[in-house]
Amino acid sequence: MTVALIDSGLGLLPTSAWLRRLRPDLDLLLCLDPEGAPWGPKPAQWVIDRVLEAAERAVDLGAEVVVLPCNTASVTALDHVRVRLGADIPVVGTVPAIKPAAAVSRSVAIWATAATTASAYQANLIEQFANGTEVVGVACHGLADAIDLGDAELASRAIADAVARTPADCDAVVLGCTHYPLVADEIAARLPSGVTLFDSAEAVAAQTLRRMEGLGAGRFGGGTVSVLLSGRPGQLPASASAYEDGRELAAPTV
Ligand code: DGN
Repeated sequence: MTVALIDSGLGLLPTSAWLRRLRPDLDLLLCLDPEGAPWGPKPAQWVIDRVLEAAERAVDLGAEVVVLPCNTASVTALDHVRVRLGADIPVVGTVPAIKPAAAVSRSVAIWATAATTASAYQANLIEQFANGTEVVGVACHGLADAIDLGDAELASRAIADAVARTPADCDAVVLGCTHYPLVADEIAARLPSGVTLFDSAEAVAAQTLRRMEGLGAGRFGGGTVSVLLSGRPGQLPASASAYEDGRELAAPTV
């Protein structure tokens, strides 16, 4: 059974790592878009078309379950993908982990792309789950891109900028872009001690397995990892070479 994960770039790694840990026998198809990344600053219709194209290609290649381990894609395109693929293909989305963060914190900052920060979807989640907790959105300009490019200096500047715009009394930061757990150590080091980081990767992996219950039981067992890239091979970010020997998939990165 093949599960496709679709993201602009390396943000799919934390979720794919959790899927590997929970079900090592799953076949994973990692769909990255080095040609189109980053998605965060792109117009909504562009993101919808791009994600639909990747989802259809993944199904053509044999995917029976599609995961969007990307907040930008999920808040923009999830419903469109579900309609396009029909009821036979489960489609699992990602949302910022506002609910668990707000349940245990006094003041929460959601770090995400500009698209997710401005989305009605995020505003609704805050309204639904804030429950008296102060919750603010912090758009992190360029951070996902810096991670894809493996540009540590650019990432460091983007993190410093986000820290400066995070309220001082905040005791929780939700990593509302799936790229950010890949630099969680640096983010944690820049924030005051006592700030807890939350992300959705484990929950999305667990939800994917729940959606697969009853689907093709007995057809697990491959444990393969394939990568589908847009554009030309030369456009693959340098840091993505870690895919080649599966090192990034060996264990959850968060
Ligand atoms: N990983 C994506 C997210 O969770 O929003 C960001 C995509 C991008 O290209 N910026």
